[in-house]
Amino acid sequence: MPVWAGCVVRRLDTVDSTNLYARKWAREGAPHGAVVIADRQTAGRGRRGRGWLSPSGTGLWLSMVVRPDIPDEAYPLLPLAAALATADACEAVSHIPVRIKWPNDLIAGGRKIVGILAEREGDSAVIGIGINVRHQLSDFPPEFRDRAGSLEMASGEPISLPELEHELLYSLEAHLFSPSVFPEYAARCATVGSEVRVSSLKEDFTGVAESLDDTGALLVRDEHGILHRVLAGDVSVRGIMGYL
Ligand code: BT5
Repeated sequence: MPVWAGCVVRRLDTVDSTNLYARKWAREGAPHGAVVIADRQTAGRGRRGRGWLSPSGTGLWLSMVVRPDIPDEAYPLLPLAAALATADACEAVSHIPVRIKWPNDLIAGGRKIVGILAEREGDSAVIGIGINVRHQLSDFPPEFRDRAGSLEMASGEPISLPELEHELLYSLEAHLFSPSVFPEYAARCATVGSEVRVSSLKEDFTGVAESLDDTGALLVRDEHGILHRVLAGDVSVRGIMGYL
């Protein structure tokens, strides 16, 4: 068993958001590695105020409290490490290739199957991971059907939720603070080396994602040869989920 990842696990039938629950728990002193898992979220949260659909019996909706004894500038690496850990766990149970779309969407069969939301809470961080496992296409609202998927849709095989949870905890413990996160992440990241479109509050352009810098930012060269350091915003990748 992992030592700290999942040292305490709280299982809930229904919660608004496992991230909100874990943030409150962190304020109350949850230990490093404490995990909350819900069968269903009524207000699952995505990035920048977006939502995350989390119906009962279809996925793994989990948040972990980490109390990283690391400098502020290392914090942006946590979600990248979580993406790598989750990709490994998904591959271990499904035996299909799972790739990362920078910074932390996981793609299988050309569809987004995982979303990750890392948030700060005082001196802790909460890492929220949503893995679509059992959904079929008709389980998604029509507006998601061209891009959302699940592990079972991509693999065509039944996936065991307890096995996935077990693999995920192991993998989070192995990767979250590992010094080899960068090369492993870059090797799995479908964005690096691809043509991308960047849409952020500041700018909107296309270019080639050349690499990551050591803070995890994406370095994109536009068609005029100018290198942009992309920290946030939406980056779509040509050939993945249709480029857009
Ligand atoms: C994310 O946001 O991808 C981060 C999602 C994190 C969810 C986990 S579940 C456990 C923990 N507790 C929480 O409350 N949150 C975390 P973003 O990149 O903003 O993607 C959100 C967008 O993806 C939405 O606006 C929809 O378009 C789409 N979407 C919503 N639910 C989806 C789903 N189940 N599968 C695929 N796409 C979805």
